Amino acid sequence: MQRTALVTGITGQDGSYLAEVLLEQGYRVVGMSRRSSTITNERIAHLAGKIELVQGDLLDQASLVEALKETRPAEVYNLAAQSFVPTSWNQPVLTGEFTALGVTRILEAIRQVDPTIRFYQASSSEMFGKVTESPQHEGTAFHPRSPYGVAKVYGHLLTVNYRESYDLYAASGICFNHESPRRGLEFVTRKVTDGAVRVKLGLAKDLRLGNLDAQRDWGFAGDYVRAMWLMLQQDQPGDYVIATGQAHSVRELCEVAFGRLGLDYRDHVTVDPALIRPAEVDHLLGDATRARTELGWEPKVGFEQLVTMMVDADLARLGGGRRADDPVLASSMYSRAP
Ligand code: NAP
Ligand code: F7E
Repeated sequence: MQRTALVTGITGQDGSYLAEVLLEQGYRVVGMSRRSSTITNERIAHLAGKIELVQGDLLDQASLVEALKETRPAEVYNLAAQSFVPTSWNQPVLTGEFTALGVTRILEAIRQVDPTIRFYQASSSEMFGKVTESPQHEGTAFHPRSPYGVAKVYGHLLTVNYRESYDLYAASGICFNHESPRRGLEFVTRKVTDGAVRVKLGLAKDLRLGNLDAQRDWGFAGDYVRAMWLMLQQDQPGDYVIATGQAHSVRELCEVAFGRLGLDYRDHVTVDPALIRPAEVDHLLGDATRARTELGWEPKVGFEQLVTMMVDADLARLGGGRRADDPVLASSMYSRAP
């Protein structure tokens, strides 16, 4: 019988890639999205007719119960959250409502409607924050540095607690940063690839960034969603770090992205103190040994390949379908940057 998967946050970066993996696996895929006055389906437009959508909001318990009753999933992937760290300082209460209490609401809905549903929680490396050891693994202590990180610790521990209290199949992916051409423009990778392309095409003069020394373990979102699915196919539920095991600085990210376009980032990137965070996470590096050995999961896309893919996609979007290795780019028509 065809299995149904319900994905919250289907309109986000991960939701769109996960839907593709689930369709490949033969699932009926239902995405939960909240009502808004403007359409936010850009990332899943290519899946129209292949997936179904149901309305629901993590702030509204009744809508979650209704979505489960209506769609009867075997698996629920909880990807919805307020996921941008800086916003969590401006809207700490709302971040807690979505990102922390939203997990309680959906787990309670599962208990009420069908406790056999398998549940995936999108936990985050931001829970490690001010790290106590490196690399970080499933047993590393949490020391979150933002209201977002704190909210994710709550969601993570609640998932563990519901597994232990009610014997639910509840698993958690402690995912390190993962990126793609579908990443939101405010996150640093996409801000840099989009910004570098704008400079190259003469659409912007410079790019303002915050802390260039911060280091992250950046992977490709398409690889990470495979791990999410694998986590719900095991005999027993568990928690898994998903990471590449390689860290790079924001400065290196700029070097690769601008370099792809034949530019030197030092000529175009300026540091804006307003973009420095109240409390920074300086360095994250993940140890995904457990995922490798138990799930058989490996990342396929490395850092340079990822950044190159993102630059090329932004160039195709903003530059009329060109690639960075297109010789026309070197011509004066596309070289209006100072
Ligand atoms: P994203 O692109 O920001 O997508 C977030 C999704 O959540 C969007 O579909 C958004 O819908 C939805 N959402 C927000 N508030 C909601 C609410 N109240 N009710 C229902 N839906 C709501 O995030 P992502 O990068 O795909 O990440 C997916 C999940 O993984 C998030 O939980 C994030 O915190 C977590 N995570 C991400 C990373 C990463 O590097 N990407 C790493 C670790 C963990 P709208 O379109 O309506 O805004
Ligand atoms: O920042 C530095 C910034 O916003 C990365 C979310 O998906 O991954 C993401 O959270 C680093 C930070 O991601 C700018 O200070 C410098 O050190 O791309 P980011 P994040 O905060 O690591 C985790 C795992 C999640 O769970 C989150 O949901 O880059 N940085 N200059 C900057 N960051 C931004 N956004 N913008 C800058 O101008």
